Amino acid sequence: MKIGLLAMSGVRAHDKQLMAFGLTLPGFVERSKVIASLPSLGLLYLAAVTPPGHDVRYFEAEADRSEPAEVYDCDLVAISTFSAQVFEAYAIADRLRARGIKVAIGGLHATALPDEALTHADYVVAGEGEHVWPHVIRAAESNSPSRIFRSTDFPPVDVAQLPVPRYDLLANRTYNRFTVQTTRGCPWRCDFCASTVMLSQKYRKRPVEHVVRDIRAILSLHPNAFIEFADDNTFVDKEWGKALCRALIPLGVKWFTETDITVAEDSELLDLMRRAGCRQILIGLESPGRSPLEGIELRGNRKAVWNSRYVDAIHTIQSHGITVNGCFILGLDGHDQTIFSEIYDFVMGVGLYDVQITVLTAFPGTPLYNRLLKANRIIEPGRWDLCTLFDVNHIPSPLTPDKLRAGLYWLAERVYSAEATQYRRKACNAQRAAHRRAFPRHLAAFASPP
Ligand code: B12
Repeated sequence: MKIGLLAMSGVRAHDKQLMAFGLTLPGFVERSKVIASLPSLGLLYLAAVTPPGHDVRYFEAEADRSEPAEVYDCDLVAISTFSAQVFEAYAIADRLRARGIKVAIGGLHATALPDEALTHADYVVAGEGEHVWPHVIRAAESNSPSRIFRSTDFPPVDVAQLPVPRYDLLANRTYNRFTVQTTRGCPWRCDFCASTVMLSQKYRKRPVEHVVRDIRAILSLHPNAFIEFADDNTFVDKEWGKALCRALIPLGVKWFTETDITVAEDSELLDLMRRAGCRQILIGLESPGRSPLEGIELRGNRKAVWNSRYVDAIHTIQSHGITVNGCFILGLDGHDQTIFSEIYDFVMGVGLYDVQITVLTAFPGTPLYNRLLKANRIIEPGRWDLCTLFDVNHIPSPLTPDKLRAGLYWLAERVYSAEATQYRRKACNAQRAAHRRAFPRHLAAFASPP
């Protein structure tokens, strides 16, 4: 069969006013340009587990979100869904099916709402795709009736057995970064986190040598590739993290990842991360004050507990030569009108190199969504296209949606302005310089064996 894998990359947001000025500010545009063109790792994994004998091609939706003409040559098209683009995905699926092409839909949104997805697809996969995908292909080949495949009905995916994603299918397409997964899941389970719908298994770490193998596969195709780890929380296990970094040092790659603030407590790990090529870590700080953090993790209360150490922790990380992209969520329960200036003062005071401000977003399938729906606090249930992290889709408390929006504009305009960005970055560089003076490189080398 001719199998098409259709990715729908890019960044989404609807709020016109925010688009007009907020999202055009330098600090934001920089990051969105970087991320806008990441390839779909999920689809590259499906390609890698496709049984031999099929012609597999990777496509990206066009800039106007339509499907490229070549997908109409396929017999089966796999589409990966995030909530924000799911209506675009469904529209493409409907057009393909109208032309007699079989469509399989999977990914986070389809995992949360498989019955909804089945109204637009022949086959829907809920959960991790690696073990299910060959069965979907067989179903399409034999023209089997439409159905939902649940990964929980198949043996669990063993991350120590994952193949190399088919990066070769990306051919000469230009990507700024390539994604590699080193871990799957996160043990802490924040109630708003949309990745939780995929977590039928525990937090899993891949064998370090497999991560190295995958990065080498990318480097053989793109020698200067920048790597983005598509993890939820890479350094939960510090000793495994050190082993990973030691194995990465000889590769000489530069990389970015998402992890939690606790890396700050292990200066050997931070040294190794820097030497292994870590340029930036993205950390969900969520709120500068403690009380809105209480209870947001369904397991543990680490963000609340660490809150009083945020400033020191950020300084420690940045002084090791790793910049921090600190993420804040506006509209958490308990955030009032003071939150906007509080975040502004915090990010400027601490000298965060990069900042990500989003609004609390209730993604389908999350404990947060269920809680807010029950309380009648979802503004337009079913408007999945508003799940962009920038559009307000819930009624905050005690703020109102309008006040939340106005505060977001106010803060975005200030935090992402050229002057503020320059000021924060200068402060971050000063932290690094001060650390270097206090702890020269040759002494640092003694302190952290390779
Ligand atoms: C890399 C990344 C991106 C990349 C995506 C590149 C791409 N083309 O896929 C970029 C930077 C473009 C991006 C953008 C956005 N992202 Co993003 N992103 C991630 C991140 C960090 C990793 C995703 C990843 O690679 N996972 C690893 C792969 C292996 O897993 P996977 O994709 O889930 O695939 C597996 C299964 O889902 C399944 N599967 C997937 N697709 C299919 C299809 C079929 C047919 C089958 C059978 C199986 C299958 O099999 C795969 C292997 O097991 C996640 C966090 C996370 N852990 O998921 C957030 C995340 C997915 N992003 C999120 C959001 C909100 C966004 C944006 C809306 C932000 C914005 N305002 O623009 C946009 C929208 C993207 C879009 N175009 O729709 C949310 C999505 C929540 C949701 N329910 O939709 C997440 C979960 C972050 C979060 N915790 O909130 N993102």
